[in-house]
Amino acid sequence: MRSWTAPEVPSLTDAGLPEAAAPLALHDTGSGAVRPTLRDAAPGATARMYVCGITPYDATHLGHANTYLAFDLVNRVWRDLGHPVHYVQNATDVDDPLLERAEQTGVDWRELADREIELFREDMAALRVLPPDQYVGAVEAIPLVVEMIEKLRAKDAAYTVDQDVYFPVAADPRFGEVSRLTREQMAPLFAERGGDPDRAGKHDPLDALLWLAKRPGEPAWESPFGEGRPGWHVECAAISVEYLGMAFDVEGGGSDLAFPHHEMGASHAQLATGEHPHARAYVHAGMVGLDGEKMSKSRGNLVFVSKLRKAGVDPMAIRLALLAHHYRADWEWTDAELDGARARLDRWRAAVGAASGPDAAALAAEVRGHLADDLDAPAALAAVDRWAERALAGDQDGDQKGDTEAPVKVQALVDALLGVAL
Ligand code: 5CA
Ligand code: ZN
Repeated sequence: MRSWTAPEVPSLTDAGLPEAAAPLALHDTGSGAVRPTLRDAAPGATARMYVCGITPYDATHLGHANTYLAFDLVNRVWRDLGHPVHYVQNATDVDDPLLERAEQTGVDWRELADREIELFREDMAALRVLPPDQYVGAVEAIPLVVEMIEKLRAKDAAYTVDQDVYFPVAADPRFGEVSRLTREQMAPLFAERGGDPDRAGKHDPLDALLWLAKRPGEPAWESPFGEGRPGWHVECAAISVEYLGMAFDVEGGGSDLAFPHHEMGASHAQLATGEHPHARAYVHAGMVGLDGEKMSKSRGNLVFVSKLRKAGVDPMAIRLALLAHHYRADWEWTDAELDGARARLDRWRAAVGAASGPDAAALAAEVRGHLADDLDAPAALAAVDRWAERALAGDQDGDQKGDTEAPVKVQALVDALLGVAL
């Protein structure tokens, strides 16, 4: 599918700032530790990232935006370190919740998906999120899914219940490595997040659906194992392995994807290819809530990026409001978040318009250091705040001792690393 328009990213060395030095470390759910992200950290080595995309209905709420911004920072930090980034994202453009919404609202499921994906693209472009190199829909990936299921079948890592194809978790001795959950912890999450633990005929309640045989009135595609449509986890496993290969650097998403989605995807990919690991790090963003609950389509407690934009909110203020929270934190959206972000944006804009400011290279080192340390965006924002305060104070004092080139350099820094155009 078409991706979205890429924002310009200024080169910081061209802007007169020193090269970045601190390699990016991120929290990996699979090891429970903050670890360096790239096996090959030499500048010029390509970084590879897969981030789970939206299921295209009720897009783009602030929870979605928060998750994509977290991985946008990963992308920007790697690029700043001189790594080309190969970035792949999917869109789950056929799945139960999408079909259910289409049915409820009397809209064709394809139309619903197209419309919501287009809205998502516009929102991502407005937020200056760097686009993926490949943006792949589940429907267009069906041949890849079929190929992966065929590989699993050849390895006895698939069985059928009626006409539906399942993945036996018992086939994977490493099952559980991604989320590090006990079976007791897995059971309720599996049921809550699209699983079918009570389906009669399954070998294990946790076994995951690979292929759902055609149901009356639902879309279906031909396959060697009958007409049907893909399960959810195998979609991301197949797309990521096709475009990035195995052992890519980061698989990302919100924390609600650690189990079962990323756990099952890793099992599918590892069994199908015979290689390990699927991803070198599984990185998860926190959940944004509203009124005491996770913001989610099924609960309907959503604040949309597009609605805020229509109401005249500057997308850069939305971006700053989200970046004010650490990406792994769970937090609640309130209107006060936006007020604070608007005030900060105004201060930063005034400061980069000042005649001079404190040393930009020192600020760059500080911002890069905070981001390299598991994306500490709140600390990076606070460092820019302090610089802005001093630049503005210098202006008021008529102090011309500051560096007159600093404001332009800081503008480039904030643009390249935080994605905020001042
Ligand atoms: N299509 C699948 C992934 S393959 C999916 O989970 N789609 S989604 O539309 O439900 O979510 C898209 C991304 O936004 C996922 O990474 C999910 O973890 C994240 N997300 C959903 N709700 C929130 C929330 N309230 N806060 C933060 N991130 C969220
Ligand atoms: Zn996914």
